[in-house]
Amino acid sequence: SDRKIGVLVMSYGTPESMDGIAEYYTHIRRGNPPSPEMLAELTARYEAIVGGVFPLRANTDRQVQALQETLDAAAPGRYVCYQGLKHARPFIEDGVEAMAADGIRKAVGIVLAPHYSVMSVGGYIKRAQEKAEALGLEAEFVKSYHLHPKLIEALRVRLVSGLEKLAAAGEGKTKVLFSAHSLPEKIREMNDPYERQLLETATAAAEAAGVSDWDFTWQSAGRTREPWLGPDILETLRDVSEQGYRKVLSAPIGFVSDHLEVLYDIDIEAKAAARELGMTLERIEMLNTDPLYMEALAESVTEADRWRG
Ligand code: FEC
Repeated sequence: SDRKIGVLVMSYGTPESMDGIAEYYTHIRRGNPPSPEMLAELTARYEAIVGGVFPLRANTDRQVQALQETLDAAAPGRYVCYQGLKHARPFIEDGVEAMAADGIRKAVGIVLAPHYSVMSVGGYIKRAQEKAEALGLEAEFVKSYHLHPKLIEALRVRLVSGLEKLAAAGEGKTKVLFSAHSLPEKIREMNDPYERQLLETATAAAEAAGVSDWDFTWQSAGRTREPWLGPDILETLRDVSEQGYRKVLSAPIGFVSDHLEVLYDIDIEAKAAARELGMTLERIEMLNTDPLYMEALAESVTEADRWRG
């Protein structure tokens, strides 16, 4: 048929304003409002990154727009993108509803995060699938694209330029630290692919860039009592400094755009920790709307579309 295919582009979501932080945080905590202390602490982190602006919103908007343009170039007129956010408006369900309202019958869903975990991407897909079924849409999903050659190439370019920047920062050994958002340790008992996929991306990107001295570490663990995957980057920085390293290139490969977990956890917190340990820390640039990343997304979408029965 000549009907268009809806592409549900899913991302984490961020508040719309300072007043929206409490609602957002409550949503992340599955309906449990944060304590006033926790809310104040998160508000302070947003204030520290850019003073009351939420960069993830504009970045996601730009990524969806750029993916639309990339799909239009590859298959003119076939695809139309809709946005669906995990923790903010427009929610994942809103995106599916908007497609149905436009008369879309077939959709492909993709998440702006390359690695699959049942606790991350799995959660996005479950919600989209449920809403699609309820509205009679036929949906296919891209589960991961962590080894797409264009993703690896985009990371290679960033590693090389990050290392060049550090080369100008004086003498001393350099360690490349790949990182991703930690998850509760219990994912290990679920035989979850998250850790393996992250290591595969790190290995492929390091190899492509000719980097042999690297490590993988976790970041941004949640503030709960259960154990989270470690070691955390702050602990790894201490180890690396004890081993005599003077320079660190941070490569947060679990993320694809500039947002709180990169702009605060790496650029403010990890950088300050490195400085205290007498080290220089630089970070690779995030993918944002990099054309290679957009092509990796577009090719993953058309591939999933092709397998449709
Ligand atoms: O810039 C922004 O406004 C949003 C930045 C942001 C991104 C992000 C990505 C991921 N998260 C993942 C897992 C968890 C788990 C919990 C959790 C909690 C938070 C909190 C904030 C937050 N996350 Fe997030 N995450 C971002 C922001 N995240 C804020 C709440 C305060 C805190 O703990 O720091 C724990 C939930 C719970 O309490 O039960 C689990 C994963 C990703 C990467 C994949 C993806 O993008 O979906 C996994 C961006």
